[in-house]
Formats: sequence, structure tokens, C-alpha cells
Amino acid sequence: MRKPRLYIADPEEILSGSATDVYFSRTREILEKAGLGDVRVRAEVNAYSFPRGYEWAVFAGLEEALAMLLGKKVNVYSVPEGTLFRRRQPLMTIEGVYRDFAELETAILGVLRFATSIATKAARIKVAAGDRTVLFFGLRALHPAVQPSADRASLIGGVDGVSGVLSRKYLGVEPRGTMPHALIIVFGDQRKAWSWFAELYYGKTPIIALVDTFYDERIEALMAADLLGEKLHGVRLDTPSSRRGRMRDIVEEVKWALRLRGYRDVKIYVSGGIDEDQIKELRDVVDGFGVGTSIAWPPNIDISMDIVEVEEDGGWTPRAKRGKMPGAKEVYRCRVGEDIVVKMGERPPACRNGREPQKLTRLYVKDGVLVEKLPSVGEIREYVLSQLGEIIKGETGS
Ligand code: PCP
Repeated sequence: MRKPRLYIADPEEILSGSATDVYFSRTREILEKAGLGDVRVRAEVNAYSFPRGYEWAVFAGLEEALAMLLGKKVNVYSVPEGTLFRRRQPLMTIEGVYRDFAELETAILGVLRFATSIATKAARIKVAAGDRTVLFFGLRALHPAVQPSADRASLIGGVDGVSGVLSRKYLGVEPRGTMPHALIIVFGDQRKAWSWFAELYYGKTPIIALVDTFYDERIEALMAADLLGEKLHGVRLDTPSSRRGRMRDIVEEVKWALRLRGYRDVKIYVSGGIDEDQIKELRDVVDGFGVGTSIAWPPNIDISMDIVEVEEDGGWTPRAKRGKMPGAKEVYRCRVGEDIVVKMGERPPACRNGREPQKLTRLYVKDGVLVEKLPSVGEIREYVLSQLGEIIKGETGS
């Protein structure tokens, strides 16, 4: 009998280019046989189309892409990870012998699309939530092999916390969470489960009681507040869809009942099927959201890689597929949402507001060696939040 196994590419297979589409392996073989094995190209990473209604996206996954390119005979130019970008705006350019990185395209695009799509959705959720807390609870929707990558991307997009235990090891971030229904069901008594939780974790993590397991949310929220008193930080409503009706009414009823009993400081968290619309509907009556699937399976930011220049007779010749913009490019920023794209090496025109454009494109890898310091996930998150702040200011005109 065959032993069950996990179907995961190991890191060596990814870094070596074995995790690829067969046509790239064949391309390498053909180019070698045809005497074109040493041809140098510049390949550009770009998103030519966005999901409907999306004006911007958050570039994420750069660190993982760079990990694949280190040690190869390439130079890599890129905008910083966390940059808010618009459609058709160049993100990365890889320059080198094509044969040396052709087979990495599949994996590079995979990490960039995965991380950028998640980070972008997380950022949209964060914008919708305003100053309310957003926790990412979506790991159960994904293959476990990508848990650290998904938690990282959602943090980059701006969520306030992630639930993955591996985020401690890979990101240096302490995971956050409340309690599962399983804990309450095993006890068979929500009060016992909440007490034990508070007994073990009070002072270490905010005590948030899940209040929808056996009875009505209003009854369970009052039970939790009566039982735990000052120790209770908040309650979480993960009301099943079959019982939902109008979630806002349920939340308002719970808050009213808690206030009547004198529990004014108990925070309200809502989870289960939360997306941007639910957040907008509930944000003024709750303190935080647990968001899973809508971030874990976001609309796809369609990032592609295209050769845009080929080296011939000692110079670079612009050459690209139709529909794409030939020539290597660089990006300058006037302000968030107003970037200037120029031909590589060209000086940008002045900004409309008279400001000096700031160069966003940087050299990250020179001849296979990292030459730019990589920021922490927290630093990238701050960069994203400051850009989102500018976007929001721009939208409200304030
Ligand atoms: C919550 C909810 C979803 C999780 C969070 C993510 O889980 O029921 O399963 O939500 P979303 O994907 O719908 O956004 P818990 O209440 O912790 O789940 P459990 O029933 O395992 O206790």
C-alpha cells in the first residue's frame, strides 16, 4: 500500500528552478543547442490588468523572489516591497543571461502573485476597517506549506495581527487569536472553557470569549462578562450563517445588553464570512474583525514577466510581445498614485506639483549579490499604511 505523503515542492527545488513549467526547461535546452545560450535580456515584471474596481495594488513577495535570484548571474532592479502601484507600472526588472533565470519565471511569478494578491486584499480590508482591528484568520483556507508566506503578505497589507504559530519563527511576530468552538464543545460548558482560558492566559493575551456556541449571543456575552468581570477584554461573535439575519442588529443588541449590565468596556469582535462590505456595515459598532477566506483567496493581481529588451551587438534593443511596452523602465514617484515611468537611465520630467520626483526603482541584486538592505515585515507594513493614509486623504480631500 502506498504511504500517504505531502505534495510540496521543497525549498531546494524552488530555488534551483526545478519547480517550473516544462516549456521553460525546453526553452533553455533549445537556446543552448541553437547557440543562443549566452543571450542577455531584460525581463520586466508588471501587472497589465487588475480585478474590476481596483485602482491600485500592494507589491509583495519581493524578498522571496530575490531569494531565488541570489547567486545567479543577474542584476535585479525593483520598486520596494510594499509599494502601492497602478496597472501597467513596472515592478521588477531582471537583467542577465536568459538561460540562467528562464526556469525561475514560474516560481517568481507564483510568489509575487500570491503575496501581492493577498497583501492587496488585506490593504483594502484595512482601509474599509479604518481604525478597527483586523486579524487574519485565513490559514485554514490554504495549503499549510504557504502559511508563513500568507501571514507575511497579510501583515504587509496592513492587518494588525495573524494567527499562525509559525509567524513567530519566520516573521518574528507573536501570533494572535481567541478560542475555537472546539474548546467549548469539549468542555460541554462555555463557562468552564472561558474560565480555563482566563486562568491560563490572563495577562499574556487579551481574554476574548467566543459567545455563539450553544445559546444566543446576548445571553452568552452576559454570561462571559458576569463570569470573568475585569478579566474579560472582549467577546467574539462568529454567528453561523444559518442564524445571522442582520448581523448589525445582533451586535447592537449584545452591546446594549452589556451596557445595561454595566459592562461598558467589553470589546466586540466579529468573524466568519467577513469581507469589505460587511466591514463597512459593521465598523462603527464593533472593535475588530477576524477575516479569513476573503483575504486568503483574494481576487488575482495578474502579474506577468516579459522580455522587454535583448542585448545585440553590445547594446540593448527594445523588443517585446505585442500588447506590452518594449524597453526597460524605471519608476519615479511624485506622490502616492502619481508615479512617472521613464526609460531606464532617463531623467524624469518635473512633477505636476513642482516637486522633485523620487526614484522608486532600486538595484537590489548585482551579479547575484544582494546590495540593498531588506526591511522587516513591520517596516514594510508601516510603509504600506503610510501610503494608504495618503490615498485615503486624497479620496476625502482632507
Ligand atoms: C472563524 C470562522 C472561520 C474563520 C474564523 C475565518 O473560525 O468560522 O472559519 O473566517 P472566514 O474564512 O469565514 O473569514 P472559528 O470560529 O475560530 O472556527 P471554529 O468553528 O473552528 O471554532
